[in-house]
Amino acid sequence: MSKDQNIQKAFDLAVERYAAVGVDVNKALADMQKISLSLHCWQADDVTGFENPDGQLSGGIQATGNYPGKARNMEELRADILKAKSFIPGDHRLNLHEIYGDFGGKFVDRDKVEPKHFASWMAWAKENNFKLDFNSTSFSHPKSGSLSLSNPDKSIRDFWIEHTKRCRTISEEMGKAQNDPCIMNLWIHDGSKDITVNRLKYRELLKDSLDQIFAQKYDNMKDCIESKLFGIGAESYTVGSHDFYLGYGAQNGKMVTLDTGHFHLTESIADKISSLLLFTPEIMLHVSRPIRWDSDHVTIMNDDTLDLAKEIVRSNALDRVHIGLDYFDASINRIGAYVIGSRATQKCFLQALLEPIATLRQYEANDQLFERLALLEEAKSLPWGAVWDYFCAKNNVPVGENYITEIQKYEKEVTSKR
Ligand code: RNT
Ligand code: ZN
Repeated sequence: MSKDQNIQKAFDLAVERYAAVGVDVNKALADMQKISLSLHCWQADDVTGFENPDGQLSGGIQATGNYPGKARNMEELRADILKAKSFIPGDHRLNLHEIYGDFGGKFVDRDKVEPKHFASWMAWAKENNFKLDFNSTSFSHPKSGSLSLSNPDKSIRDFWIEHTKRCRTISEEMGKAQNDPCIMNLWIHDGSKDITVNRLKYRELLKDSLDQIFAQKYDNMKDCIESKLFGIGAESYTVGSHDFYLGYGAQNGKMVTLDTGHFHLTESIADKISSLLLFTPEIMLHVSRPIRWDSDHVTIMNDDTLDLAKEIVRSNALDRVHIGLDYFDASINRIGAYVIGSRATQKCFLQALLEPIATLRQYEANDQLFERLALLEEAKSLPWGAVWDYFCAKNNVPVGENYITEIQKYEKEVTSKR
């Protein structure tokens, strides 16, 4: 029997097994096909970008490791992203940062950036079946300091307000070009290393900056605002905390970005979904894997990611939640890192879609709590892997571990020569 026949056979058995617990596998697969991840462009080059390829990453974030072969320019970055994409089933989006503009070898300061600097990205995205998302970039710049949009120095604050406004214009153009809203994330690093005695003041300034930035309404882009617990060198105070952005988002109808590395390590991000859905329009995710801190390890299929996916599916909110990835591991093959994290996230959503939710909810409604827990446990070993393999085969991407040799080949032929 050929490998393909085995995949089909295992799938057919899985369909039967799932039917026994009331799950329609084909419906789950149809829903799965519609899920797009927003791939973060910055995994390919350790958040370097093209504004200043020799510059230092600042803003309290860090890509650790020095695995050889990182993308050194736009051409390499695009090639690597396409390579990664070829191992990820389905249609996806690409999430760009402002510092990845096509600046044509010239220095374009952040308060001067224009849609034309992203024209080649828009054309490339169209050609390669990507929709674009976008991010303003407050870090890795001489004016970054420890405060940007919340800086009491008017000239610095105005500089960053101008930057962020321009990024929204760029996002609007991207949205128009792709006939689908571009989601623009706003994350700033603003904070302080030590005890801060005027916490309210910087938050007032940030609120005012956001009000100015968002005053212009657009139809082809959507804003999201990302909080954080702390950054390296800014451990005592983060201006844009979760409470801050949750309040701002609820009051102003803005999406809140939940980065899974930006909370206390024992806090459940999954449990935030159902609350946010009631008070904010949509949700943006930055799926990551914090190890002891916001370390941005490669996402894996762990309980945290599974719980998150399940909560979204249980809330029937796949159309209101945008799934971005956000990690940067410089210690392993970077294309491999993309693929592992993307496929892991997809595996979590597939399992969520295959949950025998109707029976589980029936048990819960009847107060049959032993039964609920028993089925939750048994569901863990239902043959979702056979469905995943089938999904990969159907989407013409390598099944199972087969992508490892493909990435080794690309490393041998391409990235190791850089
Ligand atoms: C930083 C935030 C932010 C960045 C990217 C590069 O802690 O998670 O989303 O990772 O903007
Ligand atoms: Zn993030």
